[in-house]
Amino acid sequence: MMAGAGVGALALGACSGITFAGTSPLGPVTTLGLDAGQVRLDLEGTPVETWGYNGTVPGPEIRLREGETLRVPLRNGLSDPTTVHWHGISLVNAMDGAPFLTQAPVEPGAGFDYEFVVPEAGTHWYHAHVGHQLDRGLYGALIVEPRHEELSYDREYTLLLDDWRDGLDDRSEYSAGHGGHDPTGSPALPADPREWVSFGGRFYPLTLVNARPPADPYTLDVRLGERIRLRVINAAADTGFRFAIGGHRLTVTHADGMPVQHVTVDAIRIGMGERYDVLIEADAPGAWQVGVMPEGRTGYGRAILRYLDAAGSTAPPSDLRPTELDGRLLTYDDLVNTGKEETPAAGSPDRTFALTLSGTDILADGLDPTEPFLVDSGEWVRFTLRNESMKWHPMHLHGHHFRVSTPGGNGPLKDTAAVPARGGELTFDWRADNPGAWMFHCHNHYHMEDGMMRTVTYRT
Ligand SMILES: [Cu+2]
Repeated sequence: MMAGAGVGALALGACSGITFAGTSPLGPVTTLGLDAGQVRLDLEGTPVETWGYNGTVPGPEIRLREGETLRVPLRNGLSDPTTVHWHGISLVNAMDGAPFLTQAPVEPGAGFDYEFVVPEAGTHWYHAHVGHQLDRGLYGALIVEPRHEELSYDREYTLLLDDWRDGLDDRSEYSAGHGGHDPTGSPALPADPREWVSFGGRFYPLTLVNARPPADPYTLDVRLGERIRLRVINAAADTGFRFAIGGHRLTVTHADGMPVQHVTVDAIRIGMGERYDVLIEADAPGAWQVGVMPEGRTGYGRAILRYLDAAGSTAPPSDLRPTELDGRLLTYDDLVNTGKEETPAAGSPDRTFALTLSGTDILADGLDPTEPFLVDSGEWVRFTLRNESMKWHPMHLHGHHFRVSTPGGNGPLKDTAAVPARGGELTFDWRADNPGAWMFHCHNHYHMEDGMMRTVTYRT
């Protein structure tokens, strides 16, 4: 079992007991204190020391309604400076938690009060943004409810997927910037090189779902006939996952918290920092494997989907891989935005940045490697990305949502999108409507720490 309260206790929509509501001139305020500090987890009988929030991994699930204000007094009980980033929230720049860009890191023993309006509904998350802190347990879900829920469902669960090594290998790797190699070798590569979702040579001994290892799985209880909403978040530092459920299909309703035309698939691939909301129909009583397969590396994680109507069912063995993992896989081209229009469907952007991902550099045509990407308020901006490196890179833009270009047009609004390796390309457009200085970086934390980061700066 993990230490303290988990996401499960919060999965039915109740907030943590330490959240309380108030009001301000801006409207309702939700306050939740976050204490970053040492946490002890029990992983398959192995106790490990890690860093987390409020004594739990994941940290407490934060829930509030769109348009409300979130107030988070952070206290740093770690031995290193830290900040908190609110991933997916188009918030005021000063609260973005970008170290040295929007704030000085919070020193050990000190605090910082985050307070901002949460403008849009969606499945988002929060995490530490200094060094390799996210590769420990410093993360949690941030769920923003819409004013009017358009989906109908009976229950929901939040699933945070993570690659885990903290306490299980030589921690000196965090500072050395290089890791041990996978002693079990690499899995077979797909025929199409652009499908090679490859990472560093690091070995992650465990894949966790809500901080639970395969031998002690997180369980999603359902009843026959119910419709279940899952909010799936990839909180890993270095691993993309493929996600599927035995005996069930996934109807994708949101990508990175933003609504899309519903599309039903067998499996989703989810890069670091990405989120998908899916609906499943509980129409097959039993106990089913929720499979979490690391892409391009060994290992396996799982949860259990358990029908309360079929209490006698035996849980599948921990290494069982649902055939759905090899079924119809969601791609960005399947996704059609049904939410707000950030940028026009036709015409030309005001400004384009042609970017090349090379090694762990983000090279921009016509700019020096350290120059910020300058934009003016109100502009329609386009990023074209070409990945000439051997690695897959989920790229994240802070403070904005961008529209991914797809052949069908009207692609999904996202804040994190993976560019395929070895010649893969991706184009996205966004509206410069949130002034400040914003990070644009790879969400592989090792790549980011190696400098795979640029800054978008508003000229005024
Ligand atoms: Cu990367």
